Amino acid sequence: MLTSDLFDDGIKPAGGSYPLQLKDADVEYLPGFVDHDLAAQWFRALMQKGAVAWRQDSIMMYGRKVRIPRLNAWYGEPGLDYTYSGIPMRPEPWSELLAEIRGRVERAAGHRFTSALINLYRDHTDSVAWHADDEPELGPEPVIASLSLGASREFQMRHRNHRSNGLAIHKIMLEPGSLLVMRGATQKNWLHQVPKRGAAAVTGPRINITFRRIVEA
Ligand SMILES: O=C(O)CCC(=O)C(=O)O
Ligand SMILES: [Mn+2]
Repeated sequence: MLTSDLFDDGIKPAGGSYPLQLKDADVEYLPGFVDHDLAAQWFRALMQKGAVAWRQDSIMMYGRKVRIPRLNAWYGEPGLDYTYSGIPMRPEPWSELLAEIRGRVERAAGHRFTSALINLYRDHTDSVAWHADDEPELGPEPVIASLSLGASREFQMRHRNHRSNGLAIHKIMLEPGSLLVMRGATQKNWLHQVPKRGAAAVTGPRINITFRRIVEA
């Protein structure tokens, strides 16, 4: 039996599902994973004071401590610690809403997740730089399901060898209520980022939740 059969409840996202045509990658975009009303409801609930355990971490860059340009929070099963960009994270326990969202994401992706990294891009100057979700805790071919809420932001992907093989940077606007599912060799072969933008290009704050599965070592 396919893993997806375990979750198949016959409900398909209304907006359909589109594979991105990327060499050496497996990426699927579900623009209407949830409708705009539910996406707005989740966004408002998560933006309430105290709803998410936001923190602003610092990383070392060229020998100096620099604050990362976004807030984040790590949720997951107790005991599943995780290191992100060299930042050790101890998971917060799932809130009722995050547990509900996780269940829906699992059914759409056909995959179980233990953990979620939540990012808050407060405005157009917040961003995440080129990286892959390839921490050893995630195993060799991780499935990453990325839910977007709030303002749309441009998500970019580039092949690790894009200069030598002439592949263009792939750009996609991640809309509120959309789910982007990356699988297989995607993290091994591609990097992704959410770049800073001009004020006019971003309508407000955005929350992104990437669901991940930590595999026991
Ligand atoms: O905000 C996004 O769409 C991507 C976030 C991301 O890449 C990450 O948290 O690892
Ligand atoms: Mn990432």
